[in-house]
Amino acid sequence: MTTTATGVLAFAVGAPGPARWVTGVHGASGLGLLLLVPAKSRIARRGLRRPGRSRKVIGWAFVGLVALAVGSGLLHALWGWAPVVLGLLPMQVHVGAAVGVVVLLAAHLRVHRRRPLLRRTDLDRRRALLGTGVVAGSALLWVLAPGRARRETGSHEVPTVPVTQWMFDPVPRLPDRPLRTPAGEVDLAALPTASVRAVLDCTGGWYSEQEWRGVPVSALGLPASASIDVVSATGYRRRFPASGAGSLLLATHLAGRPLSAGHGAPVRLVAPGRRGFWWVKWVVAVEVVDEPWWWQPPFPLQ
Ligand SMILES: Nc1nc2c(c(=O)[nH]1)N[C@H]1C(S)=C(S)[C@@H](COP(=O)(O)O)O[C@H]1N2
Ligand SMILES: [Mo]
Repeated sequence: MTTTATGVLAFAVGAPGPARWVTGVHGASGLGLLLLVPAKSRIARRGLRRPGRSRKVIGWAFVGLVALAVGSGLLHALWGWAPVVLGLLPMQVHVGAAVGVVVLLAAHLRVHRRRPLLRRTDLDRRRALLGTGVVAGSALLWVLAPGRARRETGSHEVPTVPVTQWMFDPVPRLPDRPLRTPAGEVDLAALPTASVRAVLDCTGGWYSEQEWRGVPVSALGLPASASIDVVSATGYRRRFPASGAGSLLLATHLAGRPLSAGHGAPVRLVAPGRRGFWWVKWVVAVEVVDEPWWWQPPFPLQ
């Protein structure tokens, strides 16, 4: 449970301080799953002896997926983010397997509903001691096997920014054209530019600090609102609190050169301090909305 929750959180946080805690607990609790193997396998063996073919298949699928999730997590920490198996990143395998685990768990809980989630015996002394032991052991494993040097978010540094999509977006080839805003069509080339050094930190497990140049969102002259939507030609979009718009940059250049199509030409968002999926590429419109920024799917759906 802790592993799943911190895993989801790890995707959401970009700020180094909280990220250190989230990834720390995530890594330690993931390693802690290994400590639970002896106890759990005893229970599982008992379960597998009971009749039912589908129950066995589901049981083994569950074990396989947990092993895959822990294994790919370790691979990411110890080896790196780069593709290794069948064109998939360790982090993609990690997330895919984890989603599978959660689905099977949900199914399992539905079938075994008669058992309350927390039983009296779960709270007795022996279990409390065991629990403490597992937590301490997990923390120890985490300290002993911290993996390769990485950013607080768990990402590995890369020298050049790889072209990366969240899920299914194609790479469109867009002409230079004015940006649609509530203040009318805006020609970015006519506005003053600014440069920032910012870290693009993808949840796929890599990061890179680069120099980005473009037009600050604050230069667009947007009407006051609660939130700002940044919209891509592909339909991909993210909503930001207007109060934080001061740090957002509509970038046209990366490391002194015009953006390539893959990196979001002609305009892409730079959102310092936020994870990569906020850095909307191929921006065609900026909209103002009255809904709060959190009124959106927590992660993009495409
Ligand atoms: N329109 C659009 N923008 C997007 C994405 C996407 O799939 N579609 N992927 C995001 C993710 S997950 C990351 S990490 C960065 C990657 O930017 P890059 O390709 O320049 O490295 O773009 C973000 N912007
Ligand atoms: Mo990403």
